[in-house]
Amino acid sequence: MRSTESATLPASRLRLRRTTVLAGVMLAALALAAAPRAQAPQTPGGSGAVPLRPALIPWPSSVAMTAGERFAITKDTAIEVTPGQPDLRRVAAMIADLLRPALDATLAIRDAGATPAPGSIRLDIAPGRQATDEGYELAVAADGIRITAKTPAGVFYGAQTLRQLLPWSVELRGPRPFAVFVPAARITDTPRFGWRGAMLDVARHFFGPADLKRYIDLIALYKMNRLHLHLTDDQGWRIQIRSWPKLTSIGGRTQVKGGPGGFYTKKDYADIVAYARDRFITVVPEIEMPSHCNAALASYPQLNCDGKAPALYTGIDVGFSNFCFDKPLTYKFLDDVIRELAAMTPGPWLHIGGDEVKKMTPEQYAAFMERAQDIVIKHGKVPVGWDEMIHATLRPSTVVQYWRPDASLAPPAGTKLILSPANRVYLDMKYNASTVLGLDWAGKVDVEVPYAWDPATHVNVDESQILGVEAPIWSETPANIRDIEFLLFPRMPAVAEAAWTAQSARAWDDFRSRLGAQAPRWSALGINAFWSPKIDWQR
Ligand code: TNX
Repeated sequence: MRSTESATLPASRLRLRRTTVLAGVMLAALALAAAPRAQAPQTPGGSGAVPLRPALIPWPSSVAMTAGERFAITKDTAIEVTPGQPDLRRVAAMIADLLRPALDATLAIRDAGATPAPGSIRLDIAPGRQATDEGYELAVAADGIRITAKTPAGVFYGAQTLRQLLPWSVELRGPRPFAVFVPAARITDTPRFGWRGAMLDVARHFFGPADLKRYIDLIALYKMNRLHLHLTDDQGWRIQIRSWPKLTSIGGRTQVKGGPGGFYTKKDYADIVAYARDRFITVVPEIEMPSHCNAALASYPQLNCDGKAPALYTGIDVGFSNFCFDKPLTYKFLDDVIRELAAMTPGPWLHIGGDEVKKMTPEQYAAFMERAQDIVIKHGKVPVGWDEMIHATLRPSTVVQYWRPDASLAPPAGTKLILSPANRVYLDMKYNASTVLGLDWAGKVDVEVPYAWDPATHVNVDESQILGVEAPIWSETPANIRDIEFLLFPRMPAVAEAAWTAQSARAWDDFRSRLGAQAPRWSALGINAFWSPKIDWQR
């Protein structure tokens, strides 16, 4: 089946009621063969077209569309929320913000009564209804929209699904009033994995708070829920630490190719953490050690074994720097840094790197990483480390992030894992030979590569050990947020679906047609996407 085939239901058909239940890809494929496909571009006025197979990413657990029925959102539609839930009010305000340009009005938000008022968008917390914290139900009918979940996070994910059911033109900014029609649907959904992460390396190139907020907005569209910040590396130290101020005043001064660099003050960081939290994303900060630390060594001569500070570094080699592992001051330094970072990080995890160490024996490395884990635990956090760390004795809570394509060495039983295989989900790899941005040491990674794999098969462990999937962007080559967008789109939505959707409900041909339908949305959002030749883009 060609994914460009599309059809609009004629208006006369709208009077017919036909319910197409699409639960999973196999059923969906049958339905696609039997029914006219309706990924019709929707006109700002709302042509009345009803998408029978909505272009939802990640694909939900169960989708039933009711042809011929739709809800019209107008200026008078109210958003009702379960009383006493400030997080729900915030989700309601985001929905109102999204719809403001389309309606040229701000929808009223009010506490819900016992029964939904007809014609409203209702956001409900119903503790018993959903088995999982992040699951939700979304019902759209002629008389209203209802999102029900156990937690505000679930309602937020329901709202992201609702957003994708709206005509793409709602994404255009600037008032342009039109009626917003939403096709009738009944969707129930829950994620496969609880860890759906994106990592940004802010050390090689620095990305300021406004860029990070844009990044957060973009990953939230696809229900990602972890933002891993690689805050330190050879080229830069990007987080203010009061007890060691030169880390940023010297170590934050430059970046790859010698640009001005930069760093986050504690206030910037708190603001980013709060912005992420409002979108149900937990920040996971990383302090790299024992290698990848030239910026720290350049800031403080006393951290070096010979007491001499190296120059700041603006190249892209790895493995040449190392903390002086037999100096007591090194551990006092790490204790101070982790104490301060833990105090400003509400999430439970703190990443301590541990990769690409070339200047220690295996015994020295293991002893160092054991001490580092203990410092993190002492300050109340769960240590996370790159996969080399399985060569140290892992503390019971420690999480291992697999990044090397060769994952033949499994961690001890019970250890929790995050999967970031470079040859699958490193979004700093080039797409193909024609794309200039990116590295290619792990191969070319066009959009089918992060999609077409089963995360459960990457490492030989029980699936219950796998927390989920995370896509890193290392910033040796991307230098600004436009570059980051180019690396994220279209691959990040593919990673998001690999992390969210059950394996049995995923198929590349089906995904690529839903992905192709995202194009007008991304254009309306001003996203600098790579229009991969692997996809038939609806533009
Ligand atoms: C490997 S992944 C690294 C990074 C580089 C990246 C470039 C990992 C744990 N280490 O230092 O930036 O490759 O793709």
